[in-house]
Amino acid sequence: MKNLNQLKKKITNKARKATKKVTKVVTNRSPGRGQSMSEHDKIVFDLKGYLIKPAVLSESEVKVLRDFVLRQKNEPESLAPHERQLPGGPFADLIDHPVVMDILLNVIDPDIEKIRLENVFLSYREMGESEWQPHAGGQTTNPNYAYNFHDRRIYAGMTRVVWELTEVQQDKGGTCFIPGSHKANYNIRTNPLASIDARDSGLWESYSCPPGSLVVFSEAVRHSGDIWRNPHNPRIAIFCAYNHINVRHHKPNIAPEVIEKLAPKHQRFFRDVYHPLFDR
Ligand SMILES: O=C(O)CCC(=O)C(=O)O
Repeated sequence: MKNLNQLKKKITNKARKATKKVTKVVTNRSPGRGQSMSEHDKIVFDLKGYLIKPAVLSESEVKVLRDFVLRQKNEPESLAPHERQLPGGPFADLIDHPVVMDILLNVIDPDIEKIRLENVFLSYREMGESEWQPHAGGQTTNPNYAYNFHDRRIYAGMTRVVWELTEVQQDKGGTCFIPGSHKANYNIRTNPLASIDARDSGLWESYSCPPGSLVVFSEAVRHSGDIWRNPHNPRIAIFCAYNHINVRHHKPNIAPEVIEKLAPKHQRFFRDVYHPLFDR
């Protein structure tokens, strides 16, 4: 009788575990998730290697974030240790912002469990600051810079998500791109040409956008920071590097106390580099 009860318990536990696993897979792949990246945006991202989403955040959301990152930059001691570094503080809620997730589920992997956030930093530039440093571009076997199109969808490696917290004016300092260069056949990454890379080659695209906008680009597209030339405001932007769970480009530098204080749904993005099946 005792053995029978033990056997029953074992079977019930196994069944519960199996249900949980199936539910998790179904939830991560359910049609509602990642479905709202429009056909337009998918085509533009694939064609150009980058996408601008204007005014995703409201003015008041931008103000809270801007004030906070400036405090992190200028008076870190006034903050608790877990808030002194990004993604600590109010930015944490943007880690899985629906607009960001809809894009990443369509360009990195359809399974949210397979998306990591490996690096977040503040870019602050006053007039005349920054350097013209084109990098990336061309097809590559390096999985970090992967850009694949397979089975009717994009599979990109490292994908930058930039939150612009001040206005960016066209050709006055936002990130610049050679659209389509993530698919270039000639290796402009390892064999760069000055006539292609020159800021005035006519091949570079810039953008304008209001505060609170998103710039999302594949690290595979040839791009560069630009000299800030907007006299009205500095560039205050938060750069995030999302990647596939199986690869990492950056050396980990986020303090453990920052990650420990995040909500579990955000901590998940900072797991080590391994396949999530080992967590089941
Ligand atoms: O500073 C910028 O606008 C570009 C940054 C950059 O080159 C990168 O994210 O790889």
